[in-house]
Amino acid sequence: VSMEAAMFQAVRDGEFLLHYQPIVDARSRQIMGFEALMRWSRPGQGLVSPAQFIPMAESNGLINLLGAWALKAACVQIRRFEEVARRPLYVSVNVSPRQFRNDQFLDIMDEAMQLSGLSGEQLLLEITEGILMSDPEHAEALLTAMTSRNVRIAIDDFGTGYSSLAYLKRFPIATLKIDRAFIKDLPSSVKDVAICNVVLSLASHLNLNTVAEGVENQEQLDFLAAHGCGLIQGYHTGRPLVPDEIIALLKAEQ
Ligand code: G
Ligand code: G
Ligand code: MN
Ligand code: NA
Repeated sequence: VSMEAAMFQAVRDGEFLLHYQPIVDARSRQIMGFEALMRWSRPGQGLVSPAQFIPMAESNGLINLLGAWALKAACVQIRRFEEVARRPLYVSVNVSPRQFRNDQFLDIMDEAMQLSGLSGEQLLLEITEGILMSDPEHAEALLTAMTSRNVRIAIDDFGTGYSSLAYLKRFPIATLKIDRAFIKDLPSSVKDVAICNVVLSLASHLNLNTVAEGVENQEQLDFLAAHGCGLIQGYHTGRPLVPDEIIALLKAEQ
């Protein structure tokens, strides 16, 4: 069977799952939330990376079904994590262009929050820059509806898209996620130091939260904390893990 046919069967057979990667405070290192990351556990083939199946799901439309499942599952899972941690946590969920354009997206989001009891502030939706500029009127209406529910929006892979800074003025954005391409060679790369400083300064002046992605060592973490980056995500502070592993982590905190 083709990969596409296998994907449709996989949805039916429940082969998709979510891993959760800790997002920690840059100074205290406390876990503040998690990014939900989809995985396909394909029998006999192990885990298939989303880099392989998300583009296919985006082109055949299956992303709407998969994305709705992921959003609901992530909201429900975070409530379980909170019971263990005994403090509020947030979840960051990726939303693809096709999901963002889907008329039913708001209803799905509302359903996820009702089903889980998660409050709006605890949900962060990650979108890429291009989504906003391809249909700004639609984006504005949708983001306004999300903001009225206190749901926040993050720009994923910030700095790698083709769009301008104009959308930061126009739309209610809460968080910039600095792409790991700019983090990788910190602090030795003069260019990356300059880019990160400018993004962190921009975010600070616009009152936006910042998450550095792909932080893999202490030197990167030290640089980012010293330069005002609020949150850290990367292998150095926590790999994407299955829910049982996250629960063990949170229990060890107590
Ligand atoms: O976990 P990994 O780095 O392999 O993920 C690769 C990419 O797949 C991520 O950059 C992310 O944008 C995308 N991705 C992961 N999970 C989801 C998901 O649940 N929905 C969507 N739309 N994209 C996802
Ligand atoms: O596109 P998005 O930013 O959502 O992708 C996040 C992806 O980055 C996840 O698939 C995750 O597996 C990957 N990732 C998370 N932390 C690190 C890291 O420290 N280094 C690298 N190379 N990849 C990471
Ligand atoms: Mn992301
Ligand atoms: Na990213």
